[in-house]
Amino acid sequence: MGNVLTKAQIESFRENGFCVVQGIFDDHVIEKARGIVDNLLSSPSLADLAEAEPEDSSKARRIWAPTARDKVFVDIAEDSRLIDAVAQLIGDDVVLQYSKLNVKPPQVGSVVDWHQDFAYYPHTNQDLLATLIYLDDATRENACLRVAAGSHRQGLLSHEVDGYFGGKITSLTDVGVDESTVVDCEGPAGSVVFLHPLVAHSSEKNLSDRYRRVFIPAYRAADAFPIYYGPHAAHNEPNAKLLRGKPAKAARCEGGAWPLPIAAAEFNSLYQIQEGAHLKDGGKASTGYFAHEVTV
Ligand SMILES: O=C(O)CCC(=O)C(=O)O
Repeated sequence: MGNVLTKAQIESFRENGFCVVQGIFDDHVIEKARGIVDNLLSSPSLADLAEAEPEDSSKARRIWAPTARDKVFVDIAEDSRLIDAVAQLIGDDVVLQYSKLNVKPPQVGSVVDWHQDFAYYPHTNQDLLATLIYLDDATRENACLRVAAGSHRQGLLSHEVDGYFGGKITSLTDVGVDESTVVDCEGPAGSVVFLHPLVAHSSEKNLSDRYRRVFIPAYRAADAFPIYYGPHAAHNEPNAKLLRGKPAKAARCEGGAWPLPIAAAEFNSLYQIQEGAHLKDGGKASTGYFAHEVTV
């Protein structure tokens, strides 16, 4: 076990709810991952392995289950330097909770509205951590991640729309987050954004002519367990994997009342619920049954 993050980076994570770190991955690993994504995006069976952009169905916005598509994503998600860094932030017993790959294609790449990951995945404690690994250089121009620095200290904010879980914070100011705290997480390909589960984040539409692809493995402390075993937990939990340390013999619980992500109808992805697309086509009531991938 090594120290990958500096004291300043750890302090910045505690203070701001995120930090952007370079130099964890060799360029050739990121190049290899990008090549695999290029191949997947040109696959004739793209429709079976990805969620399409509503504006142009020939373009994908989300590749489902990247670790099942190619071992390079397993190697990245389980990379010892990355897990060293994760352990510095959430402790030595580390579980891989799930992973996903957002594509953000040129011109059409969908907006991700403001949200906190914990609203989708409430757990017994807050030692959860998403890592966003840029596969392309990411700048404001091609819609890098944006974070409301320090918002994790404001607790869980409302994600309700019309009385149900809507997967988004409709307005930062309405929930008391100062818009002047918003920071662009820019970085060259290979940069890793470490994200606290309660920090509000978003990204804009990609209007540039460059992709902004990001692989997102998400981790948690082994003693953090989902407190709502809804469809998304039911989908992810069987594949949750202890990567380091010991399995928990007890759930560590932090007090509080946590709203549960109960939506008005089934939804497959964060994009769909944020757009309200889950309410169209008859808006099938939430039954716990899902026909497709459900990693939000
Ligand atoms: O792809 C992005 O810009 C943000 C991703 C995100 O927040 C998510 O998928 O939960």
